[in-house]
Amino acid sequence: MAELGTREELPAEYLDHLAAKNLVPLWPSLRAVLPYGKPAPNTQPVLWRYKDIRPLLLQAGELTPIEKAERRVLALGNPGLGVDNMMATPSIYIGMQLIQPGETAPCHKHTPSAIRCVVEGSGGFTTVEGEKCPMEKGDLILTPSGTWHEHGHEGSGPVVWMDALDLPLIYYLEASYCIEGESQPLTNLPDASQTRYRRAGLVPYKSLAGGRAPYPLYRYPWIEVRESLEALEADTGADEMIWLAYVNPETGTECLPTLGFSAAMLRPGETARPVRRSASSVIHVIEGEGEATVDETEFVWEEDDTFTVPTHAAVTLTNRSARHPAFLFVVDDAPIQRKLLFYEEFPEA
Ligand code: 1HN
Repeated sequence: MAELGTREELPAEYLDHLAAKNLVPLWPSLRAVLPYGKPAPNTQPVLWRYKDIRPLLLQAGELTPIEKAERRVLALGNPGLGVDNMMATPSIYIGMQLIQPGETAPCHKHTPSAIRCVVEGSGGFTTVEGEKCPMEKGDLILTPSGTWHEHGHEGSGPVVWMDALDLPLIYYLEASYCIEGESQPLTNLPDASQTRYRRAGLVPYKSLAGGRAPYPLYRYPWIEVRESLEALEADTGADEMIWLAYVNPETGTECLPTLGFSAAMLRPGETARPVRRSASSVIHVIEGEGEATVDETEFVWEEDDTFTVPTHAAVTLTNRSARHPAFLFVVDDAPIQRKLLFYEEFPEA
């Protein structure tokens, strides 16, 4: 590995001439943009406790009427990426959104893709392309790029969900924008998880002829995901994490082109070491309590907490409870990396 020349070695006058012509010497910065062996992430492993977020989010509800917010959200900023940049990881935006009974968040569509994972409360809903999706704890709702979506709340008490978007990437591409729309007419049918995609392995017959919409399923009810994880217990080795990926039921591949979603279960007292991956991720606790080690950083997590895993980081997850299972929801950018053909997994030797 040759030692590369530095800026300091170059005559000041030469550097001035370069700057005047909008030119930059690569070699002093080459190792920074292309490190040897593995990336050098700025992303920090960070834990956000729901205990800390909740009172501040409820306070936002008092300070800012929904009309003044459009979306009443506290975004989770990774200090390593600049907290104000609203990036949990370089590709993943995460926010906690509050909606109070009777409030509505107006209809719009945008180039970034979004999902919600419900944290607390009952009676919230998101309407996506006319399909009204109930929001109960742990439910995953997709609002892919270009789909009309709006939120409401017909129950009582606060409803909070976690938003995850590919916003940092789309914003970096200078391709992020939205269009406002009128409130959508409803289909008056239950969402597709209750109708066209009631069961894994069955699709509407006409799907075989092709031509299905790119996003056939917007809602993945948590009760069914939870049951499906529990059903895997007997089938999963003690040293392996029970882990299900959310997929498009028509294609069997990731739900969105950019971000991937999965749900994991840790049995009581279990410690899991999921395979180290090149993707960055955000882990949200749907249920349970435990510990995590992300490279050298240790966290103690509780229900509704959220933490980040930088690219290439080694992760250990422990369920602290001797009696109850723990359930985790994972957002990652593996779909982007797979499309760009550099996604890697590093099984332990
Ligand atoms: C958005 O459209 C929502 O629709 C939430 O609820 C958070 C953050 C950035 C850009 C758009 C929503 C968002 C967002």
